[in-house]
Amino acid sequence: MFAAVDIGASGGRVIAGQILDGMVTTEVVHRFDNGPVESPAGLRWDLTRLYDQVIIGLAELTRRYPDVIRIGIDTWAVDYGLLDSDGHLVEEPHSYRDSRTTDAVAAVHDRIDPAELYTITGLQFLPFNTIYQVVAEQTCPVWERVAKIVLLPDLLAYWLTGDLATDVTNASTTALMDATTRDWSDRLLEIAGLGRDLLPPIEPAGSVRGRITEAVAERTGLGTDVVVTTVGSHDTASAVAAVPATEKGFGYVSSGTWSLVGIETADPILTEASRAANFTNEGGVDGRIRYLRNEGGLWLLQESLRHWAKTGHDHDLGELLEQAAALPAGGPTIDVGAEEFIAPGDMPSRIGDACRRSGQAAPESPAAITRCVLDSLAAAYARTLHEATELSGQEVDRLHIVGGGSQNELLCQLTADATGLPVIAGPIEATALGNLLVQARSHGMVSGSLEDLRRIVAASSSLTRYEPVDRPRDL
Ligand code: LFR
Repeated sequence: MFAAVDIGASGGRVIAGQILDGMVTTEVVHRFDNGPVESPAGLRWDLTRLYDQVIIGLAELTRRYPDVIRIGIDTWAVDYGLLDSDGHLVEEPHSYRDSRTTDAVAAVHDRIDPAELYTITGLQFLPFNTIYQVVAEQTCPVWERVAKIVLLPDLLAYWLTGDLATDVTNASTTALMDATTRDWSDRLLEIAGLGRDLLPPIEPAGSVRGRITEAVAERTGLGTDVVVTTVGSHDTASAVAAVPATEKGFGYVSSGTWSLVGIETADPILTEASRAANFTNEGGVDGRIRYLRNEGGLWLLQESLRHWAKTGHDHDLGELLEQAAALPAGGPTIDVGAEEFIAPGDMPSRIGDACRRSGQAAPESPAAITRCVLDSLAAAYARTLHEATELSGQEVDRLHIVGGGSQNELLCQLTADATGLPVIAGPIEATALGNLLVQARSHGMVSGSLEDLRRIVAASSSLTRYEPVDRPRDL
């Protein structure tokens, strides 16, 4: 039995996974909420609580299945914890939704032209990329005590095992890694004012990170021989590894809090056209490149629901989606990837403002706002996929949607209509499946290439196909 710890920005899960007769089966044994926590010291993650939830989940998993042999951990990217020289967490980690990096972005771009930065990292500009966050951090008094900068999945693995390392997929989101050599870039470390010793070594997915400690074994009931395996610890990398594509020529959307829309390539595309289009070259499992753009995601809807609930108007998502589906096509759309939607707060007003600014009527009712978000996501998926094919020269004849968004029927249908391509939806738990299969392969229980792993996912999942009904929009 394998354990996948999969924590996203809005919730975490501990999942049991098993490989039997060439199929992978999963069971969620523990779920917990997550979200940025507002504090006088900015938006933070309560990582100590998340770790406790991981322990509770692992204990429950061991109670149900005493034969756990490995654990893999993935979370969202970019964010990190700071350890002092005794290995203690200096403070709860900042959330990437904290808007503290404005000055740091300017400072980094003073030291290196963004065009040159792109030729090294291949990374989409996002104001929260780790490089900007660590430069912002250096103006804080705690910086003096910092001995290690540890990405979040590695911090959880460190608490479980005492071993410190990181993996290519998540390191590639920091803007401190060289996309070509797949190692920390000395030039960028210097620009960010970091010594190499501050960052753990980078290892490929599938490596053995270390054995769990005696203390963890005692708290969870796990055997002391259980090891943490390095997986695609960036959640999107694990999700892309589990896209159930059995043939070449596919695009994908990993759809959840964010939408990661793109294709897989063998090599990074570091051209100026690619930078201008703000495409990213994130490291994938097995040396693949996740050539994609980070577009806004269901966060816009989640945050709208939170705002309505806070102001005394609880809405049921299922009902809203039904009402939204009944609205006519051709309503207002917004740029879901715009920076103005990153921070928490009153999302419906921001959506309305964006519509008015672009000369469109603002959606008034919650159903109309829901429809506006979904139409906008579908349009962003179509636009981004189209640009990915143009910039890479790769053709795409179908689009896979994986993750939580794949169960949103309206979003899937609108995406098929907007792209003019068949959409294959599922699995919802792609991230956990990618995490589990990399562990299983490392353990020798399955073998082969990423394509072989994807075939296992395809054979094990029930997928839904959506055909385009309306004519595709002009791109
Ligand atoms: C998705 C994700 C995206 C990353 C964003 C912030 O969960 O990992 O890939 O851009 O969160 O880390």
